[in-house]
Amino acid sequence: MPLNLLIVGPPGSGKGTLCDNISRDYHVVHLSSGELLREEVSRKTKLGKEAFEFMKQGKLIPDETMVRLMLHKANEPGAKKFGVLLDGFPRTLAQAKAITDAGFQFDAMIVLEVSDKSLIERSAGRRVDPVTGEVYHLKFKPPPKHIIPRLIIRPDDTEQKQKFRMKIYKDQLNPLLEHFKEKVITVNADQPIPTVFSEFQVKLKERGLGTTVRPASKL
Ligand code: G5P
Ligand code: MG
Repeated sequence: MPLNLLIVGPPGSGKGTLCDNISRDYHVVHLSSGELLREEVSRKTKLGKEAFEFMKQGKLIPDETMVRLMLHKANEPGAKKFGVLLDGFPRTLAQAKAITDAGFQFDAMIVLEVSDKSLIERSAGRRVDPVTGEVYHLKFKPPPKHIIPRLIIRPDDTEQKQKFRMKIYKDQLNPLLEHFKEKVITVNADQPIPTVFSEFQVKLKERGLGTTVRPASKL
């Protein structure tokens, strides 16, 4: 059976970074709600134009739009076959209920825990490479020197917007945890990147999950 995981965490907690490591080693499809929206924005689609109005303020996109987008992607053949990491979705109780109602099956909900102080520092130092999509941090994951001039700062990475996004996350979290309480695995993400990945692997194994990793060559 393919591995299907939900990855939940405050803004800048390292969801995307952890998912890059998981998809590399477990060969599952990574679907980041934020990345999918940013693609729509850059393609200037109708959805992208609507979403941008919310995203630039750090507000959540309406539940119905997110559910339609994410369930559509999660039902594509590749995601069905190899398993999927839903990064940043669900993030409201309504989205969680929609997953349940749609009969979407998953193995665990990974919840990343990080202090507020670290979240501010991570958001402030985050830089994105527009060429490769790679996410760096000036201190925690330094970019190669020659690409520094082309790196961009996400528009929602100002301290004010980051604090606003952190508040929204806190407001939504408890109902989400309650709804999926049997599936929750918490990971201390206030550590160096490789340590977070190791803790994730240990905890997944403790649940008897992710033990049948396919070699990439067999994909
Ligand atoms: P996003 O794009 O999902 P957020 O706010 O949930 O945005 P974000 O900001 O993408 O999450 P992340 O993916 O959790 O953060 O973190 P990351 O980018 O991997 O890492 C952050 C920084 O810390 C990086 O510089 C990285 O190098 C460093 N780092 C990572 N891991 C570690 C670690 O373990 N240790 C250390 N020391 N450093 C680390 O959503 C954007 C917007 O889209 C809309 C909303 O408007 C949202 O604001 N949206 C939705 N709206 C409604 N419903 C949904 N489900 C929505 N999903 C998205
Ligand atoms: Mg992300």
